[in-house]
Amino acid sequence: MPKARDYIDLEDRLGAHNYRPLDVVLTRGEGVWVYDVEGRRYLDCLSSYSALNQGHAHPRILRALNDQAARLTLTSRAFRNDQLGLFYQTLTDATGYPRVLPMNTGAEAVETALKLARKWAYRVKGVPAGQAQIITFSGNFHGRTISIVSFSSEALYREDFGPFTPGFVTLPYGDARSVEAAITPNTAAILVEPIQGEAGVIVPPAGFLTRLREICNRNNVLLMADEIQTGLGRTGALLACNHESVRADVMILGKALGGGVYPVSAVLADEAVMDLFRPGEHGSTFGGNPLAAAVGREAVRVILEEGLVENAATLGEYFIERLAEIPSRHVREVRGKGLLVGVELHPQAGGARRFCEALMGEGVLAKETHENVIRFAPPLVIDRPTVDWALERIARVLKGG
Ligand code: IF1
Repeated sequence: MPKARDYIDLEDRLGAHNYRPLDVVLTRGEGVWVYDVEGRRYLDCLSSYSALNQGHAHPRILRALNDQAARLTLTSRAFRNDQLGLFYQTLTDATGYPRVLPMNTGAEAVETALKLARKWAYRVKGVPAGQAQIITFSGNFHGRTISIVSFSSEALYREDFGPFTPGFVTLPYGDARSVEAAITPNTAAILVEPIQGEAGVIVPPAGFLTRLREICNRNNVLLMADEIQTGLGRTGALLACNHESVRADVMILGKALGGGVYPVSAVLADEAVMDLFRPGEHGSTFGGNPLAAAVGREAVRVILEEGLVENAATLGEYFIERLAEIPSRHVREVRGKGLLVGVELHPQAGGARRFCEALMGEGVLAKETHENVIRFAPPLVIDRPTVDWALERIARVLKGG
């Protein structure tokens, strides 16, 4: 029977080295727990970057996956199928957005939103062809395509990938005043993460989204929220925009929309925006396939029917409070919302990576983001005793080292 090291060596020998994973070789997952090839159990505190809000191997989602897989997986959008409309209905009922465009990965959904915003600018706002500007924010993460990294502020994501796509203005995150000043008659949209995940779980000043909404209203600009990571209950509301009762014109979902078993993403909008797309102007081979639709529908229903939003709110508040109480000379700040939590360490702590490795030794899997932040984002099905189990081990690591 191969050992962990055999799997690691095989991956490293044959695979591209575009990641630096922790050397844990997982073989099974169930709920909040994952198991490595040597039988050790870990609490998954990353949830594949919030793609596993419903937990690993959720029985209802597996049943939807397996039943549909045995019936019909792909039709392409050249034909219709009996799952897509039902998926649309569940998603529109849950979110209040009347139109859905289904894609697969988050980046594809973001690219879809960018195209939609540009088309709206030319066809509705009257921006001269090719002149549309989209405002984004430093520290953003919206995916890895060349157009998306064109407006990344992270050299690691951009270096050697030029030439870049023009038409983006990048401003300081959280600074509504700079947005006001940057608006021009050619501004089509603002693209914002309600909380920046990759940047280190950066929560903007209270009222930031409200200010952006007001600026968009006054200047006839689309507000586009990338909730691929913050959406579907992660922050203790179904959509993170709901914390400020802000309704974006374009809502971008992904990750947990696939229930942890299949790539499903979607762009939601009102008719006036979404109906700008005409047949043949946009699409994807797998977008809206019956398997994705069946899984996506059950993924949303599980979140709504199993109280995962409320659980994330309650246990997230508890988790953050208790983390902040841990006496550790290494911790600079604990921040987050719901079960999207970041623990920022002082630079003198020697980097978050070594703490993640120590946490792994304690049976807690978390991942560093940038140099000094440990991100904790367990599945939203976690219960209080398991949060306490995690806190005990996190405290041991943060107090030591
Ligand atoms: C990787 C980061 C997180 C996202 C938001 C769009 C996308 C993502 C807010 C694109 C994806 C993933 C990508 C994954 C690691 C992870 C990540 F570290 F890269 F930045 F979560 F913070 N919008 N985030 O968070 O969705 O195309 O990946 O389906 O690329 O390493 P995708």
